[in-house]
Amino acid sequence: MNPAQSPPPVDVITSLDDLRGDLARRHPATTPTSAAVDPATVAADLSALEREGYVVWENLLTLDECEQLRDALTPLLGPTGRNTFEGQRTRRAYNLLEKTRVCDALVEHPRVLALLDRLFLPNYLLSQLQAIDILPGEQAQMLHHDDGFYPIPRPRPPLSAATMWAIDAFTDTNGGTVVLPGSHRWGSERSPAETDARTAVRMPTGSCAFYLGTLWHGGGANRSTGARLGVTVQYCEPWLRPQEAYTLATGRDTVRTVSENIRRMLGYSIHPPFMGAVDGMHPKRLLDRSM
Ligand SMILES: O=C(O)CCC(=O)C(=O)O
Repeated sequence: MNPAQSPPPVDVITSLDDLRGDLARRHPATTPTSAAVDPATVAADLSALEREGYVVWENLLTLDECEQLRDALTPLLGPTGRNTFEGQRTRRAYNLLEKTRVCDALVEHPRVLALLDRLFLPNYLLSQLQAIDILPGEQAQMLHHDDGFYPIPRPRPPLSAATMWAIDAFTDTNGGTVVLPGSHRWGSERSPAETDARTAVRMPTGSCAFYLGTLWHGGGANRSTGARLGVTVQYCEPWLRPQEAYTLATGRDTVRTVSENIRRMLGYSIHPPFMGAVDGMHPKRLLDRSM
């Protein structure tokens, strides 16, 4: 610097709010996609969520799309489960974005993002993406709520939300997800009793159930003769640790290939002022490097 020049001005920071625009300024949160969905539709979905804790959308995918998903996912399914929670007659496939592109459209379906944009802070994260194939003879899964591993007392707003996409039709005999309507409002002291009403989500092939992380639910028993294939996508607030460590599990080539929405959900985003930074910089700078 020429000694005659004055040094660049220094930002004076007196609160974390002063830092909000700093690292996030160069690569701001993705523009909310709610605009793609009729606001009346989003409002109806939100009021169903408020009332029941879940909402079901029928036939969002075509039968052809479901067949493409089945063909791509079936070879990725692992052996049956390691414990009764994951299911001893259930096959799962994890970390799907690294293995196939067929789930991208599910992860960033406009109907889903329209709700996430309203439930969570900008730059919410992907927390889990799994295929779950419940085989005949499987027992009902232990009831749980998906944000239960975050040690923050209830009742409270959800810290995560999930979708369950029906690649096979879900019925009350083939393992259709069992939900306890209204249980998203329960306090920490309450867990499901025999007398609490439960409903097996019935939905045709290509449908999607969206439920809050506070809703008690579990995979149903499969008393039918066929398997029940579903794809579940979970999302969480941008200040929480996702279940699957996508910044470790996803290669840079995959990150460069996916859409901007998915890239930020994988962790290539900042929760202002610094959460997610790499070397003091926005994590998207990593993508400019050759490795
Ligand atoms: O497969 C299902 O219907 C639900 C699975 C589930 O809730 C889980 O594994 O956490």
